[in-house]
Amino acid sequence: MTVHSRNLNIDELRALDHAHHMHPFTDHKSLQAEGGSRIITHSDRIYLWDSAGNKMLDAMSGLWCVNVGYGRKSIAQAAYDQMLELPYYNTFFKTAHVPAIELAAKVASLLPERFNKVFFVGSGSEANDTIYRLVRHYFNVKGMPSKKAFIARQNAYHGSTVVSASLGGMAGMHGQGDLPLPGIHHVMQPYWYDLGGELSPEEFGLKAAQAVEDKILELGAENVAAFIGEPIQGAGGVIIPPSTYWPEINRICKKYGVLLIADEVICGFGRTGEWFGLDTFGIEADIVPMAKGLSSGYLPIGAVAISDEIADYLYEYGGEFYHGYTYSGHPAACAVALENIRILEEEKLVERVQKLAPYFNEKLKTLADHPIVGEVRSVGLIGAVELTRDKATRSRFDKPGRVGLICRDHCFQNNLIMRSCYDTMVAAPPFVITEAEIDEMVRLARLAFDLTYADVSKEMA
Ligand code: PXG
Repeated sequence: MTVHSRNLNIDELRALDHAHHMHPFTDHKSLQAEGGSRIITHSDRIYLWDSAGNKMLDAMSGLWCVNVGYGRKSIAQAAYDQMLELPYYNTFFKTAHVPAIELAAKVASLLPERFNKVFFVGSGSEANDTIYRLVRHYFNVKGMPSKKAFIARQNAYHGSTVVSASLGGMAGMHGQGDLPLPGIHHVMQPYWYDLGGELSPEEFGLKAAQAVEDKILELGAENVAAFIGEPIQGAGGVIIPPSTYWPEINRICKKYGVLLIADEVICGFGRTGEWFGLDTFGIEADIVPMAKGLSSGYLPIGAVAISDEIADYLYEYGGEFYHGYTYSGHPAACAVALENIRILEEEKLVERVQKLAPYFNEKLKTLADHPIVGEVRSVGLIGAVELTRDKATRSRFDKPGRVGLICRDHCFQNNLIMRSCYDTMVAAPPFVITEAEIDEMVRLARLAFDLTYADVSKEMA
């Protein structure tokens, strides 16, 4: 088969893919048994095309990142122009360049006032590794060297490097290679649907926050450096914490002098209907890692914003921080991020997310009557549908993740890209999606749920 526009031989490409290309998070043996990769060839707005000519509605914005949608010529132009002018220079050794300076100032201007310093990295994982090193350095400089432990949450996702996978709470990732690192501790996640039992969501939010306080007391506050959490857990299954959770976390972190890190890699840059999840949930964070939506995925870039309290201290007493990446503040990536933010502002896309949010929620909620749907929830343009074998008890199908994958495959076969996080189906479409396209997304999702139900109805309670 050939893609005419580029004259590619797809069968040959698929064979080369298997022969040479090792994919992230992929079981290559089963991928090969299923016939190899689906090859994505081109894109426009919220749609992707594969090599067979299928047009797919991408309800995941790539990997939660293409917030301004595909096909933005002005972003490509910004990269092109920057590459001609200055394709690369570093920001080590007392040098800087225009796009990095402008982007740092821009990002600081979008965050709450206490954030004025921005450190650039290449990804969300690097952002979290940077934070781990920076926080440990900070407490050493402050003369509090015992303050080294990090508290994170089960089922969190903070990246794939050694530190960020350790901060994450994915059991499968920890199992490969003896993670987490010592000194990184995990507590209960604020996942009412799975863990709330008979408690109301508000009661359960307090219980989940209490788990953080208990861990601080167990370790001793003098040994705890920081707590890290995603405002909404993305890869864990779009877990929207009960309203009581974040205010209580704010209180606990302040009380014990524990730094609060809000991982905005998915929530940042408008996903929740505000610029940051911080704004949506009132999180009083000290440090903010971000990536994905910073450039809408057009080029890889991440950043860490540091509060004045920490940054001023380190600038005054910290000396040189021996940390940085060749591509920290890459000029083309910064130019792309600046253009991405310009688009978000000019087209008022964050306001658009806020305006679309009730419609998105209402339409997703129409799926709640489906026999295998246990709960539907969303904030802004990020939402989840829980698959269940028994609505009344919220119980799961056997073998976690199995039915989610069946459902995801039905979505794919019907040209809808949704992700399954175990048995939670999630959606986070580009902000340019229209109401009619939300209708279409939900129509295709219902079709996939019907087909999944046909496959598993015998297992229902
Ligand atoms: N923090 C959060 C909250 C994330 O969601 C990272 C950090 C790491 O970012 P990088 O840029 O290093 O990947 C992420 C990434 C999925 C999926 O399947 C989610 C992510 C990455 C890959 C797949 O849901 N999130």
